[in-house]
Amino acid sequence: KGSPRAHSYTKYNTWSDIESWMNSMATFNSDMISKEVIGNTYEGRPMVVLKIGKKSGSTKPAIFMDCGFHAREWISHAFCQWFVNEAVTTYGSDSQMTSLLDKMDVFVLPVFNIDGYVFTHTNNRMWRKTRSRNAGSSCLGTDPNRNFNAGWCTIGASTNPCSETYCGTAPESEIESKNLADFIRKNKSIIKAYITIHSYSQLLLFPYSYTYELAADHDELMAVAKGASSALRSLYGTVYTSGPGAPTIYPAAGGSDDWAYDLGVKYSYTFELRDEGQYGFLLPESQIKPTCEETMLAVKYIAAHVQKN
Ligand code: ING
Ligand code: ZN
Repeated sequence: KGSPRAHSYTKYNTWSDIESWMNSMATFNSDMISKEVIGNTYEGRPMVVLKIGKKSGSTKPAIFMDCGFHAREWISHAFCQWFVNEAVTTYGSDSQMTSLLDKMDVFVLPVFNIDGYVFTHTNNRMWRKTRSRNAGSSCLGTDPNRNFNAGWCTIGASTNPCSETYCGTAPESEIESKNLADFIRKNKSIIKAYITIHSYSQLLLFPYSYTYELAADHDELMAVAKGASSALRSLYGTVYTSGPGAPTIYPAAGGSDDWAYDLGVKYSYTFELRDEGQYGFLLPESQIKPTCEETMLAVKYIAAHVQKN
């Protein structure tokens, strides 16, 4: 009954194309992928999570990964699509992927901030935040990565709705943050790792960003980050720096990785993909393939560690 929809993994796709692609992927890989809507965005678009894994009689531990927190970071959205395709096309041939998806499920949220992503296609390519109205201000949007309940709005965030790092009126004031946090809380007992994909700067960050204090699991998180970064570098020589958010990039409260970690998800990582600033958010489409290929090695390294722990 029909055939899978053609989809380009080496282009920056629109939300409409990504939405159709998710439906097609779930339909034509029903043995491996199931689809769940975790809620709607401010403007009413469905936040879709794809659950990828070999179906099993018992509950499997899981990894959660999201892309597209920030609207303009288009390489992030491209990576989630690449990951889902790699998972279904290399399961059964790649031993690491096969073992991962036999033993664990991977929840992928390909676009978190859908309203913002649509806006970067229609109005302003450099938009970052959500698109919600702010009372008493003509400026729109909240920074979703300042909107989680982790030292909320204490450092590296703004109370000004016109700021790019506006923290919102309260933790999870954004419906997108609340939908994601609710899903992770609901699946807290099975989610062993949280991975969130941003760009740019070539960094592999882990808690904390809201404080300079070291995480209880700092040494292990650092060792895994360094292993993942060298796996990434082995392909094209792309150099990543690993470390806690605050000293490595800048202090910033309310991030999703810090929130997930404090909830009990030990392996909590933020990727800042290519490049180092030459193109920045406007990374050429010619770099989608190499960026996704090298990033796969890092994500699979982390997943392999999570799987054996
Ligand atoms: N960088 C992240 C940001 O939200 C970050 C850095 C990571 C902050 C983790 C807080 C927690 O500013 C980008 N490029 O968005
Ligand atoms: Zn970002």
